Amino acid sequence: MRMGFRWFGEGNDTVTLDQIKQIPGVTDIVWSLHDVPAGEEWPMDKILEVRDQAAKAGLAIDVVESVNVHEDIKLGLPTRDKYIENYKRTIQKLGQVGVKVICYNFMPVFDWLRTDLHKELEDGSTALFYEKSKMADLDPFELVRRINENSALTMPGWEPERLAHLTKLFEAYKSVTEEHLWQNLSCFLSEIIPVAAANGIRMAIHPDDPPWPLFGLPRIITGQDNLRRFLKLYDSPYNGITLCSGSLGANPANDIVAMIHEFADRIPFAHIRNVRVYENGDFVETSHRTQDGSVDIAGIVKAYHDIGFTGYARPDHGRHLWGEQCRPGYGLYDRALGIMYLWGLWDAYQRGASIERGNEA
Ligand code: DNO
Repeated sequence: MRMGFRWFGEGNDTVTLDQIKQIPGVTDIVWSLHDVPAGEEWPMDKILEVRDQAAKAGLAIDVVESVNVHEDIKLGLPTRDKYIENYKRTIQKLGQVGVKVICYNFMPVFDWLRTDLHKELEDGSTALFYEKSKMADLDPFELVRRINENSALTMPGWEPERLAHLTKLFEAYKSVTEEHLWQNLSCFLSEIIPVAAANGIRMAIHPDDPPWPLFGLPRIITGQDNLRRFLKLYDSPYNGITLCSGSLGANPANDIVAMIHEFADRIPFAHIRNVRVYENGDFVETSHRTQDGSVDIAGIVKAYHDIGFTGYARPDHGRHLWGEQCRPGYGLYDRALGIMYLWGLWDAYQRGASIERGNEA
């Protein structure tokens, strides 16, 4: 397992590369060009700038999260072709600088969604929260305003230019069913996976977060059956999954350990985080520790260990601790604590496995 840490770029993150490199066992930043709108080809000079900044700190840039997919591709509009061509050229450029994994998602209009970015927990820390009953009468426009209001930093997936045409987008999606979305995804994969393969890059789709439809918009990357269907759309090791335990874990019916075993050779990238799910369907993000939430993080790390996982992992969102002012979900402290928990589990399983091997010998 190789450990990465999401970094939003110089001037767009409260966490510095010097801080990241002091977290034990972190070799990679997980990065993106957050100022390039979805659908545009990434400029090489900007890619090289990040590569050089990371290299100076001794960190690799193997994992990009995300190259966002333009809505016209998800909608299957004729205009998608030019955006698919741009996507291919971006893949080629990323291949040239040694990128190995590209994370992306296929969620219509909205990316991840929460109703509260600073819900206070019992211990006084705050965290991202989803309150089911609030969703019923939540105005999507109000939500966009709220997500962006307090932040001088970009909110991943909520870039204002992407959401500027909200009314038009909702109108356009009226006729798009889940089956249409599957077809549009299949078309996208058939175009880009061969290019990714030729450039040594494994594409890794991120599950929908939360994994159910919102505001009447379809969502399809939601659980084990749909992930199986997804992998069959294009059967290649270059067509893979970012297995996000927090996104999938918001639905208690999802058995993430079973998914790790079933999809073992198709998971180039793991997002590991915990959520506490309440009986009424609300969920809050917690510390990574198994006992603090509803997701069996210890079992998940064991499953990765058991399959001999050699891919990339990162702690996902953290709580906001010790007065830290940061991008919601992306502070330094709780994610660093999460990493140490993940390494602790990993090393214990490693040690256990070698003792077992010794006993067998
Ligand atoms: C939010 C993230 C998502 C994720 C994308 C992947 O914090 O987990 O925005 O990066 O869905 O494409």
